[in-house]
Amino acid sequence: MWKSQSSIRKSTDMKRAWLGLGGNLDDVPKAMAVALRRLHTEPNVKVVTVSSVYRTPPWGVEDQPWFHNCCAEIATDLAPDALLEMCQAVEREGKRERIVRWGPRTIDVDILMIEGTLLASETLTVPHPRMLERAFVLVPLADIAGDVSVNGATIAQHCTRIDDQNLEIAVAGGDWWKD
Ligand code: A4P
Ligand code: MG
Repeated sequence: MWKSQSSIRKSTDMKRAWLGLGGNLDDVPKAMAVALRRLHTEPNVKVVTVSSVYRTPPWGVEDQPWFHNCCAEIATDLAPDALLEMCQAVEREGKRERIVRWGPRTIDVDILMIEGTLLASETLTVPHPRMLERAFVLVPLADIAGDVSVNGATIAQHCTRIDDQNLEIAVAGGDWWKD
């Protein structure tokens, strides 16, 4: 069957990318669901697979409430800097206010990995520079990208060498964000 030119371009230009979402103020699972639905409505972004939602102890600044975290695989033909802008627009819509680094937030949307992409600029580093130290990233990411390699090992392998910090599953499965 013949495909239109636009669908051929889409399928060849689309890359897989993985996002990490989290927050610890207000109703975070709801804010993450709104963020994922919002991204999915963008013509250049499709949300492909989403992890379970985990409750996670605060990393960095410990004197703050526990977080909820999840990870999502998306397909996108946006350039990395345009994807970062879109993630930041979604954070702004989620009323994220940057007050303290690593401090409380309603929603954070980080770019973890982009297929075939290594980059470090002033505004964007991919893979995310701290992702391999963090159970709140690796455990949900292993749900959906266990066999993806970064820094010479798969996400599943990286996961076995970190303390899982007693993460708890808050919402099991990958459909919780849908309408
Ligand atoms: N930036 C560079 N690379 C990236 C990337 N790959 N993805 C720049 C997203 N942003 C990237 O981030 C600061 C700047 O990083 C951005 O302007 C962008 O240009 P930010 O979101 O404004 O600030 P932040 O989130 O407070 O700082 P940072 O260092 O990104 O913190 P993290 O790494 O996001 O950690 N504990 C638990 N349990 N769960 C959490 O989700 N999150 C944090 C925040 C701390 N502790 C946590 C959690
Ligand atoms: Mg961040």
